[in-house]
This record gives sequence, C-alpha cells and structure tokens, in this order.
Amino acid sequence: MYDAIVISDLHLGSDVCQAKQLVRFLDTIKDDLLAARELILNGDVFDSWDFRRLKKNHWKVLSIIRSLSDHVKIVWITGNHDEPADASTVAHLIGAEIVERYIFESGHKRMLIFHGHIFDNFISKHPIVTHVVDFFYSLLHKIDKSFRLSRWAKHTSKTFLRCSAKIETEARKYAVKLGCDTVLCGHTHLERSSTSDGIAYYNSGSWCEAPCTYLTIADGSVQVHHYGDDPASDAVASEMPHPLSEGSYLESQASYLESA
Ligand SMILES: [Mn+2]
Repeated sequence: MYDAIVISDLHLGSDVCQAKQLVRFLDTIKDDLLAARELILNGDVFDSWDFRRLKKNHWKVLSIIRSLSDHVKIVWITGNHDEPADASTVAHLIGAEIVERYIFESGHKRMLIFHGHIFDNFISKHPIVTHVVDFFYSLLHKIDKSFRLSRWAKHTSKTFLRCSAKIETEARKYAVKLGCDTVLCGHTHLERSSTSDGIAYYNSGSWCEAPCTYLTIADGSVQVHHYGDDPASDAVASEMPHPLSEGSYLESQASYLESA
C-alpha cells in the first residue's frame, strides 16, 4: 500500500490526452492492484473548460475518480489550465479536495507538492507565444503517433529546458522556505528525479504522450514510473534508458545556455 500516487497534466478535453491508458491505470487503483491511501492530481486535470471537448474516456476518468473517492483521499492541486472557480465545482462532484499547494508527510519526510507554473516566467511573459507553442506541440502529436517528434522537441528546445531547470531550482527554494525536504511538481510534462543541495525534486511528467508517468510515495521515498500498455508490465522509469537520466543534465544545459 502506497502512501500516495501522484499524477499530473492529464489535460482532459485535449486531443493529446491519453485517456484510454488513464482509464486503465485508474482501474488498477480502483481494483486495489495498485493500492494507495491518497491520489494526488498535481494540476492541469483539464485542458479547457469547454466540456463539449470531453470524449467518452475523458468522462470515464472523472467517473472512476469519483468512485475512488469513496475509499481513497483525492487531492486536486490547481494548475495553470485549471480555472479555480470551475475546478472547485468539478472537484466537489468528483469528491476531490482542491488546494493550491499540498504538504504531505510520509515516513520522516515533509513533501511540498504543487504544480510549478508559478515559476514559469515564460507563460506569463509570452502568453501568445505559449499558445502558438501549444498548437505546434498538439500538431506534432497528431502527425506522429509514436510521440518521438514531440519528445525530441521537448528535449532539444533550449527555451523549454531553461524553463524546466528554472522551475526545478525555484521549487527547491520554495521547499526550503516551507520547511520541506522533498518537492514534487508537474507542468513541464518531463518526468524527473534529482537531488541537489539536500532537496529531492521530482516531476510527475504527463498523461499526454507515451510513456505516461506517475509517482509513488511510500515511507518517505518517491519513485518515478512509466505506465506501459499492459499494467502488469509497467516498469520503474529508472530502469529504462532516458535522455535525462543524468542528475544534473538540466542544470548543465541551463548553465551552458546562460554562458552561450
Ligand atoms: Mn501546467
């Protein structure tokens, strides 16, 4: 039994949302194959508040969360796509508690969990560019079902990497300020696990492209997982080769970019 499972960036209502996989994943929690006391939705549960865009499996996700809430505590931390007023209504319907940030204690660790967009100065400075980037990102998803293009774009975009590195650095400072030793974010859609200055940082990635990712918390330790097509074959991410497996990859990219 995990203390908690954390997922983020579901983007329900968008074409890139991997709702079918999400339904299967949530069913494994419901069936107690993957048991947890809490399910934490770390932001961007919805992509937009136009409910006409929700497909059958998107509604199914909400319905499973609703039935999970009978025996699992559901915490929904708002992201930049989650309009607080609309989110609180939906949260009530699906049995979730809605917060801006969440402090979770597990083992002897105090963990700060928040979406991370408050440290993304790119979206606040360039709202229009962000929309254009979002558009091309969705387009890449549409033309390339293997997601290789969109993953490549993410891993090579200097602006994107700089932004992810900034969120990571600021999130650590924020954790220290709130007396936490571990910090969990979403928002960047890039799963991550790294420790620096005694503060562990994790990012839960997204449910917008395969492999979809989630974090588990048990006894003070956090693990990054990739969700496979077959729940039985879902693998621990650290066992898989990953371009960001080097602990300081983003920091070194960022400092290289600053000096360039
Ligand atoms: Mn976000």
